[in-house]
Amino acid sequence: MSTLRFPQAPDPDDFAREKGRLLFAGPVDFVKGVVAMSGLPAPDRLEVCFAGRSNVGKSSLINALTGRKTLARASNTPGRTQEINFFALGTDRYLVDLPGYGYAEAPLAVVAKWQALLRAYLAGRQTLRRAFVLIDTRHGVKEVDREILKLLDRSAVTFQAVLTKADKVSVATRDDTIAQVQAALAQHPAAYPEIVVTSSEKGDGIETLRAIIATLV
Ligand SMILES: Nc1nc2c(ncn2[C@@H]2O[C@H](COP(=O)(O)OP(=O)(O)OP(=O)(O)O)[C@@H](O)[C@H]2O)c(=O)[nH]1
Ligand SMILES: [Mg+2]
Repeated sequence: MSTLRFPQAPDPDDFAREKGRLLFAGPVDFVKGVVAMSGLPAPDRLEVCFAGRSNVGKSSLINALTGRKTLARASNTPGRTQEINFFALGTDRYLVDLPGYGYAEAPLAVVAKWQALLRAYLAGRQTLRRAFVLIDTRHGVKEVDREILKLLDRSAVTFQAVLTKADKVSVATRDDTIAQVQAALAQHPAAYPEIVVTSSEKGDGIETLRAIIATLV
């Protein structure tokens, strides 16, 4: 049964929770915004990225994780994050905020440029340890998400599904979306076998995600 293969990530144990808390309570600094592969910082540390459709809540999630309201620029205007933004978390990790995909109203040339950069980054970054693929709990996995999941399969980057904006839906809708996401993930060999349900607004799943990032090696 596919529903058994992608359970929600368990609450972290005390060790992992504390490790996550300490890491994210420490320094977080914006490093740079990158618009071409040539601008990437040296691949000298472990890195995780946040990918997802425009407006899914990538920047908000980074702000919630780091407890800094305006570190990553969150916005009501879809397509706000137009660069690959690097944040240094302590001295041995990068958090990477990616431009959203599937934003139909941006000029075509701009969309093509973002997509090329996103693809090059996801496929070619040696130090990328995990890609968190964010899925809006209201909408589930969409066609554009499937394209990214296929790309990640081909790139051999482990990805983990993170549901966002859980505070915006009923428990019944949330459970329906979880089931839809589980079924979609079952078709992807690169999927990490646990999903995380989050709300940047209310804090759900944030400690769990901190612990996951802090305990990656
Ligand atoms: N209620 C609620 N709103 C959220 C949550 N996360 C994000 N939002 C809102 O959703 C909108 C988009 O959030 P962003 O974090 O800017 O989304 P993004 O994925 O970074 O968007 P792009 O950079 O345009 O791709 C903002 O208005 C946020 O306040 C959440 O957990 N709960
Ligand atoms: Mg953003």
